Amino acid sequence: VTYLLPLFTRIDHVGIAVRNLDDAIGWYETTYGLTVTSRETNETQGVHEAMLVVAAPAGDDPGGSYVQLLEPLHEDSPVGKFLARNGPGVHHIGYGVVDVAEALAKIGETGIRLIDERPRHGSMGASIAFLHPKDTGGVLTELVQAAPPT
Ligand code: MC0
Repeated sequence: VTYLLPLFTRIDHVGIAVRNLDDAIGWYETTYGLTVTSRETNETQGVHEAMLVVAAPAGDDPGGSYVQLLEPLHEDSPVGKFLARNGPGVHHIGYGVVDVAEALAKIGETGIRLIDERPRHGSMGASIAFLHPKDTGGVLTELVQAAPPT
């Protein structure tokens, strides 16, 4: 048996597919009182996204805990296809890791398919990589190494 733990340090974010980013931000602000800490367009991932703070970074872990709202840039993108099939809702879970390359290597050894063999650029300067939902019980799973504080 290969034990993966301890691999995850926290839930970094829950990614939620939305049709309209501004409307969704308004709903989260008004309903839950969350505030936006970053807004970005990620062309490679095909999204406009916003990060809303649930818990700020604490201690020596540079990462916090967020809700990530995702509006697709076009229909033929991961979030565009997901919305067409399922409508708005939870799209993925992002777990915090200390070292994304090391975590990918360990998970890869278990045979779980890696969507990203190497880390890519994510929100707020993070280094990220996705695992295939077909090998993780139907949950699109993201590994997130938060950017070091500047
Ligand atoms: C698709 N499937 C999912 C899913 N998306 N299952 C669970 N959760 C999801 N989010 C399932 C479909 O239902 C389908 O199942 C099968 O996977 C193939 O779906 P597809 O629509 O044909 O799509 P593919 O195969 O072209 O792509 C699926 C895949 C893709 C997960 C590989 O979406 C992907 O590469 N995702 C990773 C990148 C991403 O999601 N980027 C957007 C967030 P059946 O049973 O019908 O075969 S970017 C982000 O979040 C960044 C900015 C950040 O955090 O910083």
